[in-house]
Amino acid sequence: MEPEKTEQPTGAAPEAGNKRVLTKLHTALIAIGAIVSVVFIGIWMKGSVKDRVLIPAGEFLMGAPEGGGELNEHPQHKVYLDAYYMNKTEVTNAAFKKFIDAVQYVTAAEKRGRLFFDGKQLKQESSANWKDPLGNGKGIDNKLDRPVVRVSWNDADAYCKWAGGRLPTEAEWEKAARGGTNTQYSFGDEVRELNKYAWYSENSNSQEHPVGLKEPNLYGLYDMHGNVWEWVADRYAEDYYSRSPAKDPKGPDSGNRRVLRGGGAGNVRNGLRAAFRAMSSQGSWSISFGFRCAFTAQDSKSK
Ligand SMILES: [Ca+2]
Repeated sequence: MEPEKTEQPTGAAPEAGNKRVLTKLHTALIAIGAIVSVVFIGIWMKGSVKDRVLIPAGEFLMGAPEGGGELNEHPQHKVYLDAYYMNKTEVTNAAFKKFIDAVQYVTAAEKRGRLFFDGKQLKQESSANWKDPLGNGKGIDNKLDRPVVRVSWNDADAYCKWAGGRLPTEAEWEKAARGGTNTQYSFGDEVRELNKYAWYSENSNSQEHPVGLKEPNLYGLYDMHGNVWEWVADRYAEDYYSRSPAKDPKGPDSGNRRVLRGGGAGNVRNGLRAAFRAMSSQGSWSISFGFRCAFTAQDSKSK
């Protein structure tokens, strides 16, 4: 039996050779493409995480110690949290504008507007809202580096989801605000130090200031005390700490009120404590309500 011929017919060899060259070229291009993609994604990731810091997994003491703080800050209890990322600063007007422009989102304050009677009929006009916080028509052109205000919990929640994250839980917020400490403020208990770390009633003229001007805490987070109140994910219950789980608590299951943390530019020092808890209905907004976002550690992507 003759061995099977393996030679290619004359004339076909160059074509096969060309195919081999093309295949090699193709493979090389795919490899180059992959390398370029990896480098690009690396640069993109590096750039995209500049706005946040990693809060390591572990336990912290949540709430106020016996004899201190307000009723709703008791009992003080240990909480374990997985690692997560936290925005270094409150979300600014500039950042919020990108979101609005990208998805044409309309905030609660813009939707509701103000009803008034002009002498003949009932009319509606826009009240103060995020893009005109004082309601005087002056806008935010000279306030792009200040925290966005007059946003509801729903508005803040929508922004964080768009940015690839979420609002921090109340426990995540407090752990981040404590910066590894158990004192009233991230820098200790000495109230005179507040001026170095926070915009509040004593130094702000009751106005929010550009983010990141004061000293950061030990995690590298700015304005956790003061400047604007920050919405967190949890619903509010005064007695929640007496029944909250020890690992990754997420707040009560029902209710319309959401927690606000950290105190604002108009608040006195008590409201700025790391353990202090405030609340408002989730559809409400105010000149002193803002927020920052958290990101789950394993998928920390952002726009
Ligand atoms: Ca704040």
